[in-house]
Amino acid sequence: MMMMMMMMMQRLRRSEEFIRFGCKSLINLRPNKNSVSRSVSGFVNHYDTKGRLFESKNGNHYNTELHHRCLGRNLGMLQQYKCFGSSSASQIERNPLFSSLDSKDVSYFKEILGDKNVVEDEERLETANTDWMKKYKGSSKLMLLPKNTEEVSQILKYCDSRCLAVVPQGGNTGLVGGSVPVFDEVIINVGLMNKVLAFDEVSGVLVCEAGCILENLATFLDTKGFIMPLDLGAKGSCHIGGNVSTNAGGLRLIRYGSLHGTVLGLEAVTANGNVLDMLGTLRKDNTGYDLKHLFIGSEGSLGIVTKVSILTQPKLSSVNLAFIACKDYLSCQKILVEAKRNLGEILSAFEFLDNNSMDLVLNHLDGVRNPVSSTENFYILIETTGSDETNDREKLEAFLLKSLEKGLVSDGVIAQDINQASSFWRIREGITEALQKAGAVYKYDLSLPVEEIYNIVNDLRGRLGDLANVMGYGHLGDGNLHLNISAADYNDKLIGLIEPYVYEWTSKHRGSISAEHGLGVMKANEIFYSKSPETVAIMASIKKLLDPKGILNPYKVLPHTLFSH
Ligand code: FAD
Ligand code: 2HG
Ligand code: ZN
Repeated sequence: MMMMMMMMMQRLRRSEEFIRFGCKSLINLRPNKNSVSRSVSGFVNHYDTKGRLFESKNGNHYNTELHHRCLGRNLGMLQQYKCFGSSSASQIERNPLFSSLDSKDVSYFKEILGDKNVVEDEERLETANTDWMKKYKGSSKLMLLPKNTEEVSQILKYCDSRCLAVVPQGGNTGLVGGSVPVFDEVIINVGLMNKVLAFDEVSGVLVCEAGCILENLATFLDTKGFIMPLDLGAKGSCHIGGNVSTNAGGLRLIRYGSLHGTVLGLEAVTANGNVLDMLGTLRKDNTGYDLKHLFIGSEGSLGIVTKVSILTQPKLSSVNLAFIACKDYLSCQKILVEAKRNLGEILSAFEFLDNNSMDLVLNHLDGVRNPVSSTENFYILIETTGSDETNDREKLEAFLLKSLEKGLVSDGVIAQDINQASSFWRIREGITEALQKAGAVYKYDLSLPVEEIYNIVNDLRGRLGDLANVMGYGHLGDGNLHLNISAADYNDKLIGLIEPYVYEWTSKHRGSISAEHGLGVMKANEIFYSKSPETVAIMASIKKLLDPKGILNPYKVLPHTLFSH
């Protein structure tokens, strides 16, 4: 123990020369390039006209039945639906009330958007029809690229009158199949709406269009001495409109809170083309119901978000990052409690990963190495952000030494320069990419009481034995576990062991089956595990009020049976 403490002190001392980063924020230097790479591994689900999966990339075929629907396009053989995110194997049927696209529709869209923003090109549609994980695939024949709110309004008004279903799409980095069509829904991608509209250096309020890429906003703010209140591994591709629509959490939530707090206003277009101007920039406004919150996290089911006003934060001069190893989960919990107590005002991230996650990253990503010399069961990243360079650094060092003394930490390093910091972040942020490369992945995103978080990982390991590799990592500071199960392929036996077990376990512990990724198509039918029937009934009424024909992102978020014809 004494030896270890001395080594740790040496490391900490060595770090002193490098630990000041001046104005260059570590956060902005996390790996960006290809942070969202489109891995070819993973699984492609092909939906037929009934939304049923009929072919997997690994060649499995799940069907039998031949069937044709009279309405809509005949897109191929209808076969047994199999959804890997849901053991209920929900039979989604294309809503027969929806029209099918015809040439007059396409001509109309070309009239309002111009030819080049009406995409019929097969290759581009293939990309837009497929989600990031290559797990969900639609068969849309059209993608529209509006340039402003007025165009979005015209598109939706027309689609509503024609009863054409649509799917709003941002950077298409969502992890629950929400951003791609299930059948032939028209894709509306707001990527061309990517202007910063205003920035107030006094209040820090940024107003921008919904298609701005998160990383571009961070770069813009950097020049002004500010940072975005959210950061996530998909920052190089995801849009702020997508972030708002999923209520994305990410790595800084522990410090800056959720988008329900930082989004001060937004503009959204409802299904009938009405533009709702809720683009306030005020911190305080108690005039009636705060309707913008309905759109934060509604996953494109209530309207298309076209503009966002968001509270940003001053960029502080001192950012430090520690990477530490712990023997057991109880120590991770204790460190979290201590970190909140001792680093509270400077704590800006508290992330954890288990050794299976570490191994996965080391095996599948190039140029990554474990920053600590010993292999341990758990690793934690603790980031602090403050304005007093000397004091902040000393505080983190003292905290780590104390944790070492208490036997909570077995090894640790503080990033000594920006490159080192970004290599630490690469490990944590690279897990999703590594999982894609490893084969089939069953993904769960749970909110649980912190003391329960690792019990479900252990339980599942016991349950699955050597059928799969179970990994636990995530935003420990927010009580958010990313439970991922990696296997050679997708199969019924495995899904039968995982679901509804994971959902029931979560519900029993009063957790949430979606902490930050949303429900999408993957978990639309599972909402009752986290919400009461009465609450879901009110959600369905709100959906009906704002989108009576149900054209906005159908089959997602709420159980489609609630709207069955
Ligand atoms: P998309 O994927 O295009 O869409 C997501 C949903 O929002 C869909 O339902 C879509 O219909 C809807 N939508 C998109 N734009 C609009 C709009 N303008 N108006 C209305 N609806 C819209 N998520 C986290 O919360 N935390 C993380 O740490 C995190 N890390 C990730 C890391 C990686 C490597 C990847 C691939 C994903 C990660 N995600 C994370 C998930 C994903 O990045 C987020 O959900 C992100 O907010 C989605 O933004 P997007 O622009 O890609 O939206
Ligand atoms: C993260 O925190 C993302 O890295 C993705 O939310 C989590 O891949 C996942 O399950
Ligand atoms: Zn996450």
